[in-house]
Amino acid sequence: MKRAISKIIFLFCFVLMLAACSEGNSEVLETSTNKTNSSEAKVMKFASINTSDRSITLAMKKFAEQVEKETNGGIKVEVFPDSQLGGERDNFEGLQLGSLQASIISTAVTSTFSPNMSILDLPFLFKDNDTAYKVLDGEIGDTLLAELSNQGVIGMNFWENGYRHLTNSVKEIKSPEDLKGLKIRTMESPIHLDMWKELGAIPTPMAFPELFPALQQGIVDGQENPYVVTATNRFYEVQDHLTVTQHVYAANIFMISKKFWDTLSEEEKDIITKAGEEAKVYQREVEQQQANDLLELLKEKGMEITELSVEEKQKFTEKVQPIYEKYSKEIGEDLVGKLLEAAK
Ligand code: EAX
Repeated sequence: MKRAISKIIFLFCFVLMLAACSEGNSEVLETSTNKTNSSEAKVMKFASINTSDRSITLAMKKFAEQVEKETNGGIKVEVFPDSQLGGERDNFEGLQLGSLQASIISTAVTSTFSPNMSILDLPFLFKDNDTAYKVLDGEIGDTLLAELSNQGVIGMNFWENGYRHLTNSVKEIKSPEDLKGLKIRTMESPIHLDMWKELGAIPTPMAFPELFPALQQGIVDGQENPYVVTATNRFYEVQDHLTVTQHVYAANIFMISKKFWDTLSEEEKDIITKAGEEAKVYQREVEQQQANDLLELLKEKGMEITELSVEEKQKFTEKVQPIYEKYSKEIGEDLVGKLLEAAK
């Protein structure tokens, strides 16, 4: 009997103790939530597939510092380079969901969400960087960026990825005929796939983070990217030949999740817009320098660099003409005509 009573008392005390504990816990929880709410900085996760030493990441960091400073810490920008948050499609979908707040994504991958964007990847479109900037920073660029809001994304401006050049591990490429039977990784974008089919290669679309292992394991023979991408990702370790094809001028879009954008005050939007413009100018400048320096590095690393004569390049240009017809039809002759005029 005595034992039974003491057992009941013990149990009663134990229950009381548990209750006290859980109450204590919830208090702690409450205070910590209150604290976060009152001192809450808006967090802007900013992702890219680029390496941490590339112009793009340097400009992202510059943007981060400026925004944090000018909002007095009200917006905290966290930079994630090196595909840490996945490939470009993952990033775009993250922006749509609101799980990611900002990213730098190629026009090519963006065009699978917003098809008109694909016209910027028409082959041999821009004769030099300045012409590209004029179109991207002008009316056509603005129109294409504005269309992204239908996809839950705010298109801020265009940063530079640069002229794309072909590399491979098999042989020197001087003409479209040389491409026969060569497996080339392309971006996950219909226009790039179409282009490499027309040129006579076997295109294999793949997300960027999968590219190095695919080259290393011989799943593909080649890839195409600007000098800076080929160098900063050490593709020269698994690719011997580079042809200066300059087949596409590639732009990357600085974009922000609409879900995040809608939480910002007008003042915060202005700060972000201004910092984004300054980051773009800075990025293009640093990128030009890196492109020069890193072409030299590719040579030092032993890549064979093949320049094409005007006649040789002409053969590539002729091969891709059907792309112009196809995309004029699909996207609309008006817009494509306007683009061709502006790119002259
Ligand atoms: O936007 O995937 C690629 O080859 C691109 O050049 C890269 O994603 C940068």
